[in-house]
Amino acid sequence: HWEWQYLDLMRRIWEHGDKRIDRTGVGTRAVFGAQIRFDLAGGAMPLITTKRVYWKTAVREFLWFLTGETNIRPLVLQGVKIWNEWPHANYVKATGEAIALDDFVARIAEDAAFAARWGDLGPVYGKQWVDWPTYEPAGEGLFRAGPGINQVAQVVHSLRTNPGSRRHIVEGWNVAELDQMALPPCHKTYQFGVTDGRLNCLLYQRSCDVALGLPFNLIGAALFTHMLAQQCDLAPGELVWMGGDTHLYLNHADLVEAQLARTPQGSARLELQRRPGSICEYRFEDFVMHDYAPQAPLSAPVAV
Ligand code: DHF
Ligand code: TMP
Repeated sequence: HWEWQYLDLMRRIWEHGDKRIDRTGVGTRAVFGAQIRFDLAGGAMPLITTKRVYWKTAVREFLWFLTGETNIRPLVLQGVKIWNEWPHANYVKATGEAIALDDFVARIAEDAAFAARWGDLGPVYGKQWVDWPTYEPAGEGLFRAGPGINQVAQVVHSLRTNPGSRRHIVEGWNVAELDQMALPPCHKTYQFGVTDGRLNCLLYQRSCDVALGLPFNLIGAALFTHMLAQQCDLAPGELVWMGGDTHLYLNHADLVEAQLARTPQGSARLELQRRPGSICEYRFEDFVMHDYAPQAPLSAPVAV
């Protein structure tokens, strides 16, 4: 079962990883450099079965990226909570107001002006993917904003017209704008490649929270590949995930112990129920998951 790669990675980090204090102060065990491979043929999905993973949340997050949106409000209004901690932390730090996370999120939902001011993550994934900023000369040594670059639309075009290219890349790491982002991109580079009519994806993730982030990141890369394959009349090929700093937070011990005692079972398959006219026209209802029967949920605190 492919999921042994995930569990083996988890065990290796837990038993042999270097212990260190990270940015969040929580502390991690980490290895530097890791890989997981997964065959996407037939709509297969790398969904973790040894705990329940909210794949619908990952779909909503992915569609949110494709809209170019960087404000958490549309996610909040759909009940998606995974990005709430960072605007909340920013708000508390900036105002000194000790508002509880739930109250902050309720205000984001109720008050559009408040959300516009405090709900934005900065120019993160969505912005860079579909509206990477450009500059053009405006005379006298001045520059003005040029039209944004839609990397996703460009990759659709290059896959259709020049499948053999080695340049099918979607990049999140905009060096000039990192300081404006709530978090610099973790899943920073997606490279696609076509072999024998099959679309392969390589995701390079610079920093990886194996317990909480990685299950979602695998789903995101798989969704991206299945959607691109559909749009470009290719069969889904292989997903190659590569991690840089690949870690487990020390306060995830209970989850790790419980998950490592479980055995993977079954394999999920994605059905795209409709072929939209373009990559940006998918709707949540288009995604149907078959044969996902996970074991009981395991929760753990997210390090902010
Ligand atoms: N920071 C850290 N420290 N780890 C992350 O994985 C992470 N991921 C981010 C932003 N910052 C991060 C965005 N993605 C969860 C999953 C993915 C995610 C953020 C959070 C998470 O908390 N998952 C829980 C709850 C899921 C839910 O409420 O829907 C889980 O059990 O999977
Ligand atoms: P860092 O910016 O100091 O590397 O912290 C980011 C943390 O968030 C790190 O634990 C990795 C984790 N993360 C993921 O694993 N996947 C994600 O998609 C995101 C956004 C973050």
